[in-house]
Amino acid sequence: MDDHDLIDEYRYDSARLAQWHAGRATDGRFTRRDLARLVTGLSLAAGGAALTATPAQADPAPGPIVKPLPPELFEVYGSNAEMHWEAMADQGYLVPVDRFFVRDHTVTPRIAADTWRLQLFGTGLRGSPTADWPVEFSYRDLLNLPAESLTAFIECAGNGRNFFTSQQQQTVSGTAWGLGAVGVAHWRGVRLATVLRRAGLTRAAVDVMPQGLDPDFVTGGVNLGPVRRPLPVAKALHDVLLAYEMNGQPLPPDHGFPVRLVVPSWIGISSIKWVGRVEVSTTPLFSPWNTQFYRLFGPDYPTDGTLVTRQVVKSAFELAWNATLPAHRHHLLRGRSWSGNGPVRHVEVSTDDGATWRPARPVGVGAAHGWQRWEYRWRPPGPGAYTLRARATDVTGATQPVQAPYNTLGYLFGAIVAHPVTVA
Ligand SMILES: Nc1nc2c(c(=O)[nH]1)N[C@H]1C(S)=C(S)[C@@H](COP(=O)(O)O)O[C@H]1N2
Ligand SMILES: [Mo]
Repeated sequence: MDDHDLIDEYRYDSARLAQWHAGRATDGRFTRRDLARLVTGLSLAAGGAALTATPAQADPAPGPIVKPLPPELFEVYGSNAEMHWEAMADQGYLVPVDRFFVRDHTVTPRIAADTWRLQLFGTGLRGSPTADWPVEFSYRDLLNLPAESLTAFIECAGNGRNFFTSQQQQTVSGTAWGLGAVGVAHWRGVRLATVLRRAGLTRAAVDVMPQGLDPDFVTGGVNLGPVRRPLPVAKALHDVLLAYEMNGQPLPPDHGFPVRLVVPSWIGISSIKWVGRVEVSTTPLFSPWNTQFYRLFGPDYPTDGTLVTRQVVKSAFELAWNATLPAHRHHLLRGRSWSGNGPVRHVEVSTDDGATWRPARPVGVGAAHGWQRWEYRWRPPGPGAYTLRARATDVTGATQPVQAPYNTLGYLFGAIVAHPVTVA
């Protein structure tokens, strides 16, 4: 396997899992014994989702999320808030911050930029700096480094999870997201590559593990430590951004202020918010977020599961669930489709329970790591109940199936969603 192969999360995982089994590595906190203990609490811990998460420190704020969560924009599940898709109906390409979904394992921490430091340490850096004596960058240091921008979606691996139950009658655990745990934003910051090189990255480094400064994640009686998840150096150098701006403004507290990772096309958990420390190692790194959560478990998967790879193809209408549309007139149905494999090539819509499909019209051009907007003119034949369906196909030819492959934690629901509307 050469380095480039590790950009692909699936191959990365296969290689690392073999090493994990061979007992070649731990992350120093989390051992196979912890893993065994965890299994009992697993259905709750599912996907790091709804979770009876106990913050390691008292929660001072009225809620875990800082920004307002008006019910017309969000559905709130504890420390997670899903965007209502009708909130995108009058919007442009990007999701404004006031309606961008939030997924916090515990709470949004309030961090002061002037005392914050990005600390890098580990055997993969020249001189092997330790966690106690790391290489440091201040917020100012980062702002003074060459900046780059990227338009990309961030999507929770469990987005659409609720449809496993409502459409496929399957039991899964985790936050019962509809389709609103996704958003496209314009991110600006420093390439992780730039910071790693300045910190003294060596050729022997293989993995990079960013950690959040939010409270430790405690579940099933086990403190799993700070939210963190490793990336191979190849991906870290390829296209990962340490972002300090979102849609032209400093990163808001809920989305990672002062600095978060943006890892294009990889699942949301890779894009660690409130980054404090980054370990750079010459040996593989592990965390519960790649050994236990964000894996596909179930009858069709190996006992140890399969790491959740890139996001699958999905589509959503910019309509309320059970929206009412006036009868006897034309409607311009609008929506968006996206894929972790790259750009969406075409989208079809069915208004007759999937019997016939006609192409939607693309609106504008999608960004490489963003979504494709589309519209579809529809004159309902008469008053009544209808289900709208959209089916997208991406640049690799991957399309949305009728049934999503079952997995116990409910990740990667990529099947066609039947969206109910009433024409009256
Ligand atoms: N430090 C930290 N980073 C994190 C998380 C977290 O709880 N703590 N949640 C992750 C998950 S599961 C997702 S889906 C995305 C959500 O990003 P957003 O809240 O900005 O939409 O952040 C990821 N980064
Ligand atoms: Mo997520």
